Formats: sequence, C-alpha cells, structure tokens
Amino acid sequence: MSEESVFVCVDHVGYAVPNLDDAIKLHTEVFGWRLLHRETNEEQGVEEAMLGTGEQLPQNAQVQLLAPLRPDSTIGKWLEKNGGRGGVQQVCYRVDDIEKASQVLRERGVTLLYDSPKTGTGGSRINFAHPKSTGGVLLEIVEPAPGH
Ligand code: MC0
Repeated sequence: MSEESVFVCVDHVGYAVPNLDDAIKLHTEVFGWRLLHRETNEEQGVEEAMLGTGEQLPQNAQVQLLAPLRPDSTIGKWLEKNGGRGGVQQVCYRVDDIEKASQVLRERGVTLLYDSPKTGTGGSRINFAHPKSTGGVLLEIVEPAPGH
C-alpha cells in the first residue's frame, strides 16, 4: 500500500449532540441536510443519525450526529467535559480494507484503540486512532459494509 492510498476519502464528520431530535431538526430544517439513516449502536453507547446532501454520491462526506445512550458512554463523557454543549467529536476516513489500513497505520506509529475492528454504522467495520497519535483529532476509520 503506497503512502497515498491508505484512505479513500473523508467518510463523515461526527458531532456529539445532547439531543438527537433537536440536532436532526437543526441540520435538516436550517442547514438543509437530508436524513439518510438512523440507528442505535449499543456497543458504542450511541444513538446516531447520518445525513447527506441531495444526491449524496458515494464520495460525498456525510454528517454524523451522535447522542449518548448513557452518561458514562464515550459521547456522554465528552459532552460532560464540554459543559453539556455539542461539538465536533471525530473525523472519519474511509478505507477499502480495514485490516490492511490498520496494519499500515500501526507500522507508521498510529495507536489504534481496538485490536480488531468493531461494528459501526450500517454494518460497517470501524476502528479509532487515539487523538494523541493523530495531532489531537479523534480519527475513525471505516470500511463500509458490502454494497454500501
Ligand atoms: C478525548 N480526547 C480527545 C477526544 N476525546 N481529543 C480529541 N477528540 C476527542 N473526541 C483527549 C482529551 O482531551 C484528553 O487529552 C485525552 O484525549 C484523554 O481524554 P479523556 O477525556 O480521558 O477520554 P478517554 O481517554 O476516556 O477517551 C478518549 C477515547 C474515547 C479516544 C479513548 O473517546 C474513545 O474510546 N473513542 C472511540 C469510540 C467513540 O468515540 N465512540 C463514539 C462514536 P489530554 O491532553 O487532556 O490528556 S461511535 C461511532 O462513531 C460509530 C457508531 C460509527 O461511526 O459507526
């Protein structure tokens, strides 16, 4: 894998939000985004929504809204640290092959949080790079589910 080809594109930007319905309303009614998908991910402790533009071509980045299922979840703790206000919690880069990308990133000194990928939005496979190894940004990598 060459240095240029670890990531395919920016898949989504993730916002931590205190209330999912309010955040969806803001993004659809004020910003004009379109709700594409909504699901609960128990393992990650989130209720989430994915939003896209009118056509939403595969290469267009999406917006992800992340509300906590529990106060002690990752998003719950992030919101608490941020005075209860929402904000950008993560940026997610898409990869074709998460095992290969993870290996390359580890070889280059990036700290991945999970030994093997976990399940993300829409049956995707995900991992995260610790912000301490990425210049301060929580970086998610995602391999979309086949057919997505
Ligand atoms: C913490 N830090 C961050 C950060 N969270 N920096 C940038 N962006 C963030 N989101 C920094 C803190 O400022 C602190 O820096 C240090 O990391 C430790 O912070 P902490 O508050 O003690 O936080 P930890 O260590 O408890 O948790 C941080 C960690 C956690 C990255 C391990 O957020 C995590 O496990 N994230 C991955 C899972 C996740 O985010 N799930 C929700 C989205 P200083 O300098 O003060 O030490 S689920 C999702 O996204 C799925 C559904 C999907 O897309 O498919």
